[in-house]
Amino acid sequence: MMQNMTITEFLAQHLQGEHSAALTAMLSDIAHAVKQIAVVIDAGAIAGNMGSLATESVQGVNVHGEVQKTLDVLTNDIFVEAIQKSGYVAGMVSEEVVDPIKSMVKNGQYLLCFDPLDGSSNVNVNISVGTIFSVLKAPNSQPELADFLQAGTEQICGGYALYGTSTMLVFTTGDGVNGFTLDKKTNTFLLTHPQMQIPQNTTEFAINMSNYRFWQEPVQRYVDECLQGTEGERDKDFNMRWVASMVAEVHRILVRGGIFMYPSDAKARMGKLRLMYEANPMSFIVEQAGGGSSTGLQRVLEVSPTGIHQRVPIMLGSKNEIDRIASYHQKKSKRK
Ligand code: AHM
Ligand code: MG
Repeated sequence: MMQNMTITEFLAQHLQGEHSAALTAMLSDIAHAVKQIAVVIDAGAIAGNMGSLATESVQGVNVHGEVQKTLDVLTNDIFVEAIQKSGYVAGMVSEEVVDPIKSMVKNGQYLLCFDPLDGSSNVNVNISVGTIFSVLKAPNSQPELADFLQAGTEQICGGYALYGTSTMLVFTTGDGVNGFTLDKKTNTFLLTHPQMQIPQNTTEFAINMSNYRFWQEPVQRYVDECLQGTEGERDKDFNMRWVASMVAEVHRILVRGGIFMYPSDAKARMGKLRLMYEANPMSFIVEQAGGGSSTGLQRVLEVSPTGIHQRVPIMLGSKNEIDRIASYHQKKSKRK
């Protein structure tokens, strides 16, 4: 029965084509890293490695008096070590490291871009965080920075781990989206969310409303109409959520629909989120689940990257709402 299939069984049965052996091995390594990260996140303040580089010093002292790294650094190190195990990864880009990370692997054929701990400002307040990853083909086994600059359409796998009320691993290899829950009794990921689909319509949106005055007119118009509810253009009431943890928001959208926006605004022209290891893998997943993902003016997956840490405006989720907000942007750009 599909529901109880382990991730190992799933990979053996479902992955086909030229990348299947490599993807099976890399996803097994990633699953292993996620289990280790879940353990350090679970340990929380007891281990003394809470906090993030943005708010804390790089090192702290745990309750046992041992010097500890912050969780951003610790999770980055766990990921980097784990994903080189099976010998396929030629190079890596991490949100935590300025330059591409060289791999110890000889003749690696793939590139990995990842954010080891997304939403890390939530760690100290015990709210869900995640890991996001994207797999690309390596043009050569000793990749240079330019080799990473591939559009999201070139991804062969995109995924995330959510460290929430349960730990989940969700990914796509271009054949739908499947979600696995970590069974802590057996330390095994089990298929609990096969072929996830995002409803086309929704009445739930997610955006950081405190930025309202900085948004461009199409985003203000869309949100204004949602807020007007039955008294406005849309003639229905909307609900709003903002976790400030992209992985948690995308997961909610995959489960019950909705849209998530981190648009361009007057403070941050390119938005906040990073193209290579946040926007691209999430857009791949959302499109594979029947949703849409747009900068407002183009499909996120078609943005040509110019830098490994570049930011991009993003709106993703239920298809009909994303089409609507994109149409508001297009009307404005035609008026210009
Ligand atoms: P991070 O990579 O530094 O954790 O930042 C990304 C996070 C996303 O998970 C989330 O959607 C967003 O930042 C929240 O931003 P804000 O605090 O501006 O609402
Ligand atoms: Mg991040």
